[in-house]
Amino acid sequence: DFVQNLLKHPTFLNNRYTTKFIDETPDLFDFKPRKDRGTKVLTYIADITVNGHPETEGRVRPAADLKPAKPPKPRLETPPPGTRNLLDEKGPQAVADWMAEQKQLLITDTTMRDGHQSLLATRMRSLDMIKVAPSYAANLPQLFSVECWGGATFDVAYRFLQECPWQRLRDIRAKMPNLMTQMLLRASNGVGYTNYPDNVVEFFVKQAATSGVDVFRVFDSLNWVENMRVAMDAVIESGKVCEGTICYTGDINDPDRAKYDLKYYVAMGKELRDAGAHVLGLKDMAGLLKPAAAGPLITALKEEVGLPIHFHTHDTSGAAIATVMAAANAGVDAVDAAMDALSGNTSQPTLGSIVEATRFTDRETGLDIDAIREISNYWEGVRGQYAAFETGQQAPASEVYLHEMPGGQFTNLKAQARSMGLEERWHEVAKTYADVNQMFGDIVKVTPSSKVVGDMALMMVSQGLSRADVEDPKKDISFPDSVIDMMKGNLGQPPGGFPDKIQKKVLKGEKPLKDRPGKHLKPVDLQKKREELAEKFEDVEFDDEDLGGYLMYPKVFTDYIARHETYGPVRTLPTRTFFYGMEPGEEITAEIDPGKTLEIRLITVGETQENGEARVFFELNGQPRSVRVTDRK
Ligand code: BTN
Ligand code: 3PY
Ligand code: ZN
Repeated sequence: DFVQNLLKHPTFLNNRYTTKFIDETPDLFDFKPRKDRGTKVLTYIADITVNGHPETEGRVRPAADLKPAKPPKPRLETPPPGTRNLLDEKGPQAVADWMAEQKQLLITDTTMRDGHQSLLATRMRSLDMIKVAPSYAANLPQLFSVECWGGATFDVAYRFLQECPWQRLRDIRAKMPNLMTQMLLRASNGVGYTNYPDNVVEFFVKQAATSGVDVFRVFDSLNWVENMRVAMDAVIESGKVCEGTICYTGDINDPDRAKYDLKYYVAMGKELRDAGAHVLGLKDMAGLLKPAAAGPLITALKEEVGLPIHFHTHDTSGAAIATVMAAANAGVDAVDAAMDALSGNTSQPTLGSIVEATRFTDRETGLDIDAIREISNYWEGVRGQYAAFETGQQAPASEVYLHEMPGGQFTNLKAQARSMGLEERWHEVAKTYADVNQMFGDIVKVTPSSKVVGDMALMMVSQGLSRADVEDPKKDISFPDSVIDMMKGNLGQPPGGFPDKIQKKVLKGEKPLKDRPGKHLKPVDLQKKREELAEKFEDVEFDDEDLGGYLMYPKVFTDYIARHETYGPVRTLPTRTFFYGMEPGEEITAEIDPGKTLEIRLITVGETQENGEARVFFELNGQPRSVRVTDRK
């Protein structure tokens, strides 16, 4: 239609065709636009091009000449058998037995989950992961697992990336059929920040197993095994690997932190074993396990618990490689690491360096260092596109032993502090975080308990309150909701309970819960939830994955669907386009279905009209298209 209009137009016939002409001649576009997926995606690009993306506004931009990263070539067409084949053929116990029997130090690559959660505020998009999955499958088949799901990635996908986390999982799984995928599950808190009814946790785990998770690392944010059983049972029931996990805090060698001593961890390890864990996870979410403590801890756990041990840490202090080596020497079975380009600082220790450090020893990993370098080079290019989400953390810092903040929380809390105008006072926030921990009775700090401590710390710094102020019985304090909720016992019980004084002050006389929150939560009527969702969006078909999203995050999920109705499959756009829109003359492609590719060229952005709308002119698969968007600038 456009071409017909154009060819007939006198200005065009007089050979005075410029982009200005298109701008000034809207009647060229007088034909009915179809609201197909192509148009929806164009609407998104137009909106971002005109208004910018709210998430990258005012932040560092990626280098202008940075090209999308190219993944290394898979060395074989069919990936060699890996751990996934063992799990499928012989089951989770066989995986655990194999871990314990063989000598090499097994490695989990965390780049696609904790790596970017800890360095880039969890903002990595699925496309950047899916593209490299075949290279992992073919070139690194000796990996124990690839952590690529759970933790904060689930809600960030819907909330900020406008994409479906389940589709990410299915796509990675399909392109990496020989490797076990791994997720981080917050036990009764699912992948959320609050305890869910037991049947919701069970439903979620079952769906995650069906959609492609092989190893479930299950932890509780207060280390309360009682609160982990529902999730662990659901994993075991689904035939997948249950990694029952201890969260490490304090310092077993510090006599002043006797609450978290060797005996405490060994006792917890035995409880997890008795609860049915196939593997014992040791999750050092803040990177507090020191080299001198790793040996005695791993040795005691191995001897007294008897399960294979999978160790996870963060390099916030810069000392993580020493701790990993001490753990390896003490016989740890598997460790987590991130690909070099997304390692170090608040992320995991450096994968390639661990491979080199164990080479020519009896713990050699069997991984190919050239393959690692190639994949890391890919991640280096990917990381460049996310410059807006870098924290500015330049160096490792021993300050972590003061604040004890989890690596996965660090970048998020810093962003929260920035949004409250407290970035300059970051070290004060860190110190206050430590004070809050002591005030709450020295608790394990990991999602969601870490968020509670962070909320309280930000509130205190912004209001100029000290710990003494907060504890002063004469001073009225308005506590954050998350603090009230935790003190009520809604996240469960920490070892030894919460300190009486602060709990009483927060609850103002209300009686706290002492047993498992899930015991008091009524099962959700899943069929009713399905119908509720169907009524909200009459033209959308929902499946059980969607229901899982809705159960975890009703508002985040429905907002995501509403945006999806407008913007369509924006997950298929290149990362730069997603965050920055397009330049006039630029051309991109987006594969919206296997084999169905949109070729999109931005021609020009029209001037904003009096009604506040700007018209953006494209070519879509060679056909001219224009869309109108509101200019909110
Ligand atoms: C999100 O908003 O969380 C996902 C990205 C979608 C951004 C679009 S751009 C147009 C509209 N305006 C906003 O501020 N956000 C959405
Ligand atoms: C999460 O739960 O997201 C974490 O990374 C905890 O360490
Ligand atoms: Zn972590």
